[in-house]
Amino acid sequence: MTGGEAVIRSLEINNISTIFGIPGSHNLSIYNAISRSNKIKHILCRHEQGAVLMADGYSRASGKIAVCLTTTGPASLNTLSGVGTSYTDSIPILIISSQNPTFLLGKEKGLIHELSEQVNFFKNITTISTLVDDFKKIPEIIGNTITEMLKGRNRPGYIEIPYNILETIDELVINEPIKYIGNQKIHNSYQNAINLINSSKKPIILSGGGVISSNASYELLNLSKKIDAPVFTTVLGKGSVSDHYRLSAGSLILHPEGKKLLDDSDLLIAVGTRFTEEETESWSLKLPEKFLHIDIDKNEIGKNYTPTDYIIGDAKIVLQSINAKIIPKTNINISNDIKKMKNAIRQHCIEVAPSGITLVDSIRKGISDDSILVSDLTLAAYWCRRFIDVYKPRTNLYPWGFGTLGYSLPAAIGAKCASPNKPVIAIMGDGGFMFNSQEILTSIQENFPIIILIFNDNSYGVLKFQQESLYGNNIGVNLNNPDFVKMGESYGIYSERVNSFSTLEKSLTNVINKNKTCLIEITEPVPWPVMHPTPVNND
Ligand SMILES: Cc1ncc(C[n+]2csc(CCOP(=O)(O)OP(=O)(O)O)c2C)c(N)n1
Ligand SMILES: [Mg+2]
Repeated sequence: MTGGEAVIRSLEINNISTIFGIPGSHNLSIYNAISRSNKIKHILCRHEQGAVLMADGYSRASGKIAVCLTTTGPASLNTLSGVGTSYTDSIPILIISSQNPTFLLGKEKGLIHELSEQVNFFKNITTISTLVDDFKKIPEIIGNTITEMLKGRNRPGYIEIPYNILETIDELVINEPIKYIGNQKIHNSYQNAINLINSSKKPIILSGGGVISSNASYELLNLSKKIDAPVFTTVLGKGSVSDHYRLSAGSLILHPEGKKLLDDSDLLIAVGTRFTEEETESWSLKLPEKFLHIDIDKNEIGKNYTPTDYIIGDAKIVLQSINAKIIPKTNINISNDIKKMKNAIRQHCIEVAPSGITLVDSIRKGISDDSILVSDLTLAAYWCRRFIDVYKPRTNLYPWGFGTLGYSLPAAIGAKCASPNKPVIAIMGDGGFMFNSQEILTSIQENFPIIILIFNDNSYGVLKFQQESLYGNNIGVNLNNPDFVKMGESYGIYSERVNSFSTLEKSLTNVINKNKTCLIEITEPVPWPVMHPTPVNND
């Protein structure tokens, strides 16, 4: 077999079914092998950043690994901001890139796409990055990379294969999938943690992205029910409990009313979250007297807040174990307290920025419970990330840690590829749309219909606001835009303009029913969100 066939066969036996990529002269051997695979589907993208963000969206929506395939040099480096996005939010994607021939590496002879030490660019944003140095090692390196990506905290992996190795033809037997046995172990004793929960009177839960990665929603819900504890979610944890659940407190922990609920509790149980800058208002959020931290990554314990106790392990396994041991407790008033908190927050928003609430309500009512919302860095998404109700895990995708502008359109295509039966709605601004608008063609050509919502304020609005509030003027933020409706029509997709949030609901339901890629431009200005992004001139 060829090196390219070895790659595809190794991916097949490890149950990889989807590759997002773009061909180049160095990786054609892999493409040739894909053309003969009946297990692997290739999605042709229009830019490598689009390809890698599609892999990210696919993985967030499905929990499965997707591959991004690129050629040497510029193509490989085009993926970097996407890989950083997956790394920061703990998403397992695999990047496979070609490289110049082994015997010419590092010589700077003037080869096309020449890039010495290409693999090093990926080392800080993957859990494992490997330059393949031998044809025979291809299956082992692919298997090991996948094992490392799934071991503990999920993270991306990178494999780089020189052209001469991909073109090699030799005997190779590939029949062993990876020996991945899952994250079964709890790494420390947890009796003290049980005592902590049992002795608390008013515990409260903070559920993060780790609960979703670990598919631990059921166990988290059981914990909450057993001890009558409200559940706040982080932005990455949104959907880990349904917002229909009576004890769901939403992603509202940073609102003064949310903080009151937190202040009123005597124990915070945080699961699969690491207390980032934006989840804690630059670590000024005050935690209750006692704090139990449950996380799979031991390096996150004590990094930002010192816990009273901790458990290191996969959320599902840890929650199953502690649920079996804790003593049930009841707090009959708590569901009322949560209702009061939610009403007070809603009232506050209606007073300071009513149209923000109309916007969130319109989107929520216009889509079904199982629809997947994919957000970009735009004011409308800032409203949704705190206020919109989410009912199922893996239906709210947000590039939270890295804040990668241009994320939502390609990630939505990846999500649709993973979940073809769910409506997928991408929320973006005019600025973010123009970062990756070319991927509309991927959506049409590969038949992954998505709904594109463009909030058009003809500017990098969030930065314009920040500049004006910090310096009293603005520079470099006003955008000359095309006519987005005509642009959509030129791609051959249904496109319309909506001038008011109140009619967005109807338009959304209408376009979702078409089951085709559609574009809606919204021109009503989005107000500055309540619980706004923090990092403006903070020390
Ligand atoms: C890759 C990348 N480049 C730049 C930024 C900085 N940035 C954050 S939000 C933003 C403006 C987004 O504008 P738009 O998409 O129109 O949304 P709006 O703020 O107007 O709602 C920019 C430039 C970023 N987050 N990521
Ligand atoms: Mg804008």
